[in-house]
Amino acid sequence: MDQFISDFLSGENTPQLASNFLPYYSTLISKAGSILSQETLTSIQKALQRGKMEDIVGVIQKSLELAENASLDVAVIGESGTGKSSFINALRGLSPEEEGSASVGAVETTLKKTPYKHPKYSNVTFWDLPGTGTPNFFPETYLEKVEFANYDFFIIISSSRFKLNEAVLAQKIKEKGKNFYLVRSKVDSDLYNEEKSRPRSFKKDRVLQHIRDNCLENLSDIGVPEPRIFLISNFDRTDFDFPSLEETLLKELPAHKRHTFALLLPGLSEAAIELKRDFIKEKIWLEALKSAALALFSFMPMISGFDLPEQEKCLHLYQSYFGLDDKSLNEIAENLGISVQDIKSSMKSLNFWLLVKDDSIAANALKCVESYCSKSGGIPSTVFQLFKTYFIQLKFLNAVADDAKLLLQKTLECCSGRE
Ligand SMILES: Nc1nc2c(ncn2[C@@H]2O[C@H](COP(=O)(O)OP(=O)(O)OP(=O)(O)O)[C@@H](O)[C@H]2O)c(=O)[nH]1
Ligand SMILES: [Mg+2]
Repeated sequence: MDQFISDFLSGENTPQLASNFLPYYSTLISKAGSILSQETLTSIQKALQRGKMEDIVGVIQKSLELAENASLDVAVIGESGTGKSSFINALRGLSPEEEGSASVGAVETTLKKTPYKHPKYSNVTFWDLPGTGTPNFFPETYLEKVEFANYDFFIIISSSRFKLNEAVLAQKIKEKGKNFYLVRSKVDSDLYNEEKSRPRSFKKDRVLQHIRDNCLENLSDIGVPEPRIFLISNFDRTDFDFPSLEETLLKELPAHKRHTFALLLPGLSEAAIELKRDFIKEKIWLEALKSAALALFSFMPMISGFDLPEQEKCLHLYQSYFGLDDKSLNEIAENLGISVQDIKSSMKSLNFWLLVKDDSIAANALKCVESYCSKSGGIPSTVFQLFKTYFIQLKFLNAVADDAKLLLQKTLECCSGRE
């Protein structure tokens, strides 16, 4: 049961509710931050203080629209052959052999800036920018030429030492008020080579630490202030610093863009699944608070009531967010060499009717209504519908996220069985 929304609906002690808002909200958000800016949260708190329902509805509505429609443009820069196109493919969840992937090769393939849209989220574009190592690269004019203002952040990739050109570029990006992230690619290959050349003394962690120290020393030598470095392999988005790079990007994006980026995270680790679950949960809660304010503001039987086709759409949307849509399941089945029916049979989130009929949903909604009615009487059916929608969306989300975790385990087991 959601105590805050219940208290809000009962209209008791508004100043107390307003002062509880921020501490309560901080328990709802992911460890990578909220989808609302501090400014928006303060506006909601102020509207709660004044008891202005229209304002609460307006602020939440506007910020959710902003979060849902936020575009994201990521610039990827580096010398030829460092793995820019491969990095873009990894972020888009595509292998180089798939249709629409950025072309990858041992010869110089990226000569002009090329946009790659995310296959699922069309408001996300990765930009493969021309190499920094070519004779035509002039750090003084580069950023203007590539229209730097259009990008949310810059990834600068190197597969060996970073060069002076890249340091100058990083400095210039900072001066323009944008963030850059230094990525050292191909560490899988360094490890492989090291193990081949020193099989007896080889220690993975030591080699990685050595690469990290070397990069940091090299970056401070060429004048990058307080350098941070992420060691990655484009062949494995779950290993090395790839997950921490994703989490850092998520944290450092403006709040309203986090929702868009969180949806991109593939369910390749339990941590990524949890992060995505938290972001969507935050959104469900905000929708519920908005509906509650709307119900109080207009005293009308709740907006659209409990609309089953809408709820079914919502379940499909969550399935797609977590890679449990038909297309993704077929691909996974093919990769694992098992039938899609086999995969589906162990999942609980695919059966819409079973989920909606779950007794706990109505029971939880009823509990909220009872607590609300004991304080205020009034519009119980509206409140019941509101909580029912809230609990069913949480039910969908949790069922889908739990299935995504099960599928991840299954995939990992299958892969380790093959090794
Ligand atoms: N081992 C290993 N190889 C990689 C990695 N990333 C890319 N490669 C390989 O490096 C080569 C160049 O990769 P690309 O992604 O085409 O590099 P690029 O920076 O886009 O190159 P240009 O388009 O020429 O500027 C390809 O053979 C890739 O398969 C990585 O993380 N590990
Ligand atoms: Mg390329």
